[in-house]
Amino acid sequence: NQMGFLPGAAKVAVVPAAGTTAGATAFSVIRAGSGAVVQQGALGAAKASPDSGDTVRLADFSSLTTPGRYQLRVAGLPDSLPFEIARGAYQALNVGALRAYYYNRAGIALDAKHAGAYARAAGHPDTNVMVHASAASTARPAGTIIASPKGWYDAGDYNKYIVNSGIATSTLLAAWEDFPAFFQSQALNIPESGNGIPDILNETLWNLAWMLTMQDPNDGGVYHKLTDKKFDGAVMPADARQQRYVVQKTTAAALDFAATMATASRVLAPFDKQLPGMAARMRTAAEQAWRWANANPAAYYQQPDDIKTGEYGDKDLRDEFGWAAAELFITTGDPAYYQAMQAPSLNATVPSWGEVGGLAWLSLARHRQHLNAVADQALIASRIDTLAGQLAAARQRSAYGYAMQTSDYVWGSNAVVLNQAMVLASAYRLTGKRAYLDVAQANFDAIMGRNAVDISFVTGFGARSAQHPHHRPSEADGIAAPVPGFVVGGPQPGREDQKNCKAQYPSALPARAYLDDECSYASNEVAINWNAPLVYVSAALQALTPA
Ligand code: G3I
Ligand code: 9MR
Repeated sequence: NQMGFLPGAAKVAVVPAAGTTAGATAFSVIRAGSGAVVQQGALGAAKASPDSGDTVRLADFSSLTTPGRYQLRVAGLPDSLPFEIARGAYQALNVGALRAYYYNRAGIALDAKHAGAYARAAGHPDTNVMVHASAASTARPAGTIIASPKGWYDAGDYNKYIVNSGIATSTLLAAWEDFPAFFQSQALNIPESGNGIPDILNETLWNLAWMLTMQDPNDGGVYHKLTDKKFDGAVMPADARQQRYVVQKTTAAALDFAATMATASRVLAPFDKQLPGMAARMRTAAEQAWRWANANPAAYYQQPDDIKTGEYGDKDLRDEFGWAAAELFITTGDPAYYQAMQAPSLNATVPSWGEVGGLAWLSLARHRQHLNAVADQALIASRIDTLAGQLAAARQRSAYGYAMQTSDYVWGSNAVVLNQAMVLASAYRLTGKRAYLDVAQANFDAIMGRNAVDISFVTGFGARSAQHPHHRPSEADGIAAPVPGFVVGGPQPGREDQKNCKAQYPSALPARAYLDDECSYASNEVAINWNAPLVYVSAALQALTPA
């Protein structure tokens, strides 16, 4: 892990088994600079990793807790990159991961005071957005102009999608709900800083304000996305000037919107002085969207012929219904929402934009002490513990020592790694089982350098980090270094973008199919839903790791 470790954390490095002289079986930790040996240990057994095609051994130096700057030494191999053991090891990273959202804001100029070298003109005011034929209604026929400003750009592209905004925004709100003390004092240096609202909420409000505009006040339905007809080229936001459209009202958008607004409503209730009426407005918006979804339970996203941008399509909405119901239940206390959740048949899985059932269970667990008595407390605890137990068991089989399995290497695999870590950290909070925290740490390590391609997947963080993300501002701004704080998608064998790339992927193996090139939207794009668990997990490790 190029970002190092907290003193009390599990500390493990992965050592290639080939290349070590006469099969070295020992390691030492040396002080960076002086080379003085501070610890020696035995390497774990050599284990083959089918995902990366190599054989590795683990070096466990968890018992080294003294803050300092170190390197790992194994005979026959170059010394590792230097790393630190420090009390605030992940604090700057957490700030950076949140500031990435500020850099991806639509509809605002980034000034030098807050954006430094990455200052840029405003793009996409979205005050002149057209209702697409697919979204036409009596009150708002096709061609109607609406205003739908603010929000974050979804990713490396400049469009705004409700489904993905829902999970991204909710995950940031979950981070706040779980670790308020950690975030309370954090300063992000964004325009709203110092206004009496914690900055994580200030940043999240930029997107919530946009999401509210995506609800049609005439019927409570929510547009699926706000988009160009086709993706912009690699230009700065201010130079991307295509007509924008709101496209189709969908059940998934209404439900993800309802879940997010219900959550935001309870989070913002204590800030009614700064945001008069906001919490109540969000609660009403959530309930209206919920009613629309129940009246229109099968309005699946169907990409119109003239629209070519991201789809976020999903035809199994049992989990979306469950998640929205759960958040409405927590916020309102109304047992009818608990019944609507259909708890016995709602599965807990690692969250992703298309599979949100786990978010329902995580929220219920987080609020377990304050739920209406109708909630099945034993079921809540067992759903989380069972899922975390499965992830911890997967770690035992993994040569690299983390929860990832072959099937987890999908588009956005790094977010799978991080969402697994989020589940594990939450399960540790719930059960106190130390193994869960250690596997969360291992997965986080995987993002920050403990991986087959020996790279930190977060721009601007770590000694050897991703340099060329598929991110239009990073490509077009004329600055060599990418906009910092973004986790890139990560390795996955699909390589759907190879036709778009001159450079070849170095490998087709799941854990090595990663291309650090601007062309690679299938392995090297950034996205708001991928950064959110990075925010959660880096805060969780800081807040939960025993000293
Ligand atoms: O649903 C199938 C599943 O049944 C099958 O087993 C599996 C096998 O690979 O594929 C699943 O579909 C995948 C789908 O995501 C759902 O997970 C597709 O293969 C995969 O290509 C698809 O990737 C999505 C990608 O857009 C392409 O649509 C990513 O999850 C999603 O994060 C990404 O999102 C894009 C937006 O569209 C546009 N903005 C950028 C953003 C990030 O790249
Ligand atoms: O830039 C787009 C990226 O945000 C999407 O995730 C990706 C898949 O939908 O598509 C990218 O756009 C590419 C398009 O699909 C094909 N032509 C090249 C575009 C990027 O350079």
